[in-house]
Amino acid sequence: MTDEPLETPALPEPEPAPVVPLTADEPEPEPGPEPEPVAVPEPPELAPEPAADPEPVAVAVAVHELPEPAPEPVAVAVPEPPAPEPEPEPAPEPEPVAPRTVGRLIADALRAAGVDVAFTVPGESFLGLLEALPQVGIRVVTTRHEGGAAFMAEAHGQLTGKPAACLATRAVGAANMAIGIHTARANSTPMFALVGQVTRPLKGREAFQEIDLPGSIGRIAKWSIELETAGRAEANFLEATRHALGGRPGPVVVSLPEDLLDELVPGAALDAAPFRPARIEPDDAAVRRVLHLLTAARRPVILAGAGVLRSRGTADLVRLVELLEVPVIASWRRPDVFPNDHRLYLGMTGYGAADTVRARLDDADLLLVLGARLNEIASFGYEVPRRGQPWIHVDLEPRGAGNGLGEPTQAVVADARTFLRVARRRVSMGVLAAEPFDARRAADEADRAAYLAASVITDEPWSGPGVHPGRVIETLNRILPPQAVVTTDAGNFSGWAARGLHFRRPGTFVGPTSGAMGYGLPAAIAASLEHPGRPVVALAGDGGFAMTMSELETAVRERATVVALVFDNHRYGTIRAHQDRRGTGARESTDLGPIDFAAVATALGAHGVRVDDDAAFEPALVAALAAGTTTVIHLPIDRRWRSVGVLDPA
Ligand SMILES: Cc1ncc(C[n+]2csc(CCOP(=O)(O)OP(=O)(O)O)c2C)c(N)n1
Ligand SMILES: [Mg+2]
Repeated sequence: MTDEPLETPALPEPEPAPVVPLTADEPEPEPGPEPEPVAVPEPPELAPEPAADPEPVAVAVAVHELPEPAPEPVAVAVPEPPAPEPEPEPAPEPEPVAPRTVGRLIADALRAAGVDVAFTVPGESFLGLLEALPQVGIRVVTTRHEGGAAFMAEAHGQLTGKPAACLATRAVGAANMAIGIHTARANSTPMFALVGQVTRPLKGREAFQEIDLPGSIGRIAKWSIELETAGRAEANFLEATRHALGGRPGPVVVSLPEDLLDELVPGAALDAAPFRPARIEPDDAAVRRVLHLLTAARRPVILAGAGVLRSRGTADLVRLVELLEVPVIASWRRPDVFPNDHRLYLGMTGYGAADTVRARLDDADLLLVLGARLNEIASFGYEVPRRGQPWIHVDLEPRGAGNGLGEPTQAVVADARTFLRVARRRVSMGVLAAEPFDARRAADEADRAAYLAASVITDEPWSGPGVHPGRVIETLNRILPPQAVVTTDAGNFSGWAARGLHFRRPGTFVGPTSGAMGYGLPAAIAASLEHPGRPVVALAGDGGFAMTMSELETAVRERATVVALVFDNHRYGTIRAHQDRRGTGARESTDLGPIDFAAVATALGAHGVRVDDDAAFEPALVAALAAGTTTVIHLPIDRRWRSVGVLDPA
């Protein structure tokens, strides 16, 4: 996916932002059709607020509430010396603390960090941890490949905002997990990747499956460590937790020498209070300046990303933009960040984006990037913000002028939802002039109409061969309830959903901004395990699906109910499209043979069905959703589809 071309339209000249003060002296605005700020009820369709602190005001600034590292171990295993005879009434001894193994200590620490599920291919190198996980109430899901395990852990974290763990053995398991670790890094998803390591006495001797884990696989992660002693294990693991959950979240790799896991750690159990990083509250003056710029601008737009989803800030974003009359564009693979049926929603950036998306971003005289990283794909090749465009970055770790981006007009370090709440409170204190908002509202309506027209994906009459991918997406829009979760793999097929699939609630889409093939099915399994009552649909191409389809057995065993749609063109279509664009005539390596995906599904214990034409898709989908089991719907598609709505003339 990352090698998809990026079109580069000419950039309009930047306009200076007009300055209109946001003060209490302004005249009362005309009562608009939108509801009053404070009285707006919580949109019922939005996901529940996270368990984390509900009110932003009382939150400490950038301080992680971590317990102090444990003191050095006390030798509890040593028998007490006999009490001296003459002492009449010795003071009662405190209850002896049962010594824990390091494996158990880590299980306790994972639990305290909010982990309730772990995904693994087991190895002999970490049995001391594996057996402790169920003892602390962590569900263990065994997968068919460590890549599947890591993708599942990542998807769980992306969906819930809470970390999951994936566990693998030494060099071989870690290598297989690498794709999921990278995906968690790209997605800013908190995750624990725990890897069993050779025993300490064998270290450095080129032992069986030995590699320098922190120095290799650990470097893909946000942070990494190898535990060395029982006495430091607790402090080291808390440090890992701090890195996984604090600041911009991400994956941590913790290397666990096999013999260490069975060693006893004296001392009291960890404080059972769950670890939660404090929400980072923005500086009030900075919020006021952002609001000032937003209200003063003529054509402002907000680009919202995963930071809003992770902080459960969608409801606050909806309210703020309704008050300020500012439209929202979703960052690539975050289409659920804002209700797509809202009049202020103007689409998603990245592959498959309607033309109006980039045009509207370019046309903005102020861009507020909220909880989004502005990665290469999301930013159309680092061309949004365009050169000279005034922009604001509100993020846990705002970007500076690196990566070829221009310096932001304003950078605000903040948790997205906390920022939104402070901003909303500020706005409800101020009074906004009416005229600019009326003008903006008219422009927003026109922009919305243009976006809707540009995101139609079912234009062509179609009688085959195969199903029309746009009609499939349109059927999903019609049939899926708002709480359904959709996951995606990487490939050209995904452009159809990017252009035309609608999301109404946050927490209903999971996708890899790493562009990793093989992600869709494992992510859907994790989503289904987390939300057993909800429909979960995985979208994949034949290439990506085949990479991890053995996890269908995992789905069946764990009673996940996933409906996997496999768009089959017998090729690595994305790469073939790149070859065609190069024009050299070379077509190396992009043709694939047929796979009977329905038969594969059946062989792995799931249901399988093949759908060859549009009319048969809806009944097959409805039956699959009702089946209460995992179903693969094999969808042959015309190989001539080059991208959304574009058929190769050849
Ligand atoms: C793990 C991985 N390997 C390779 C790639 C490069 N790549 C991007 S899309 C693609 C082809 C995807 O084929 P398929 O899943 O059949 O979807 P299609 O493009 O045909 O719709 C490849 C090989 C990648 N993104 N991820
Ligand atoms: Mg394909």
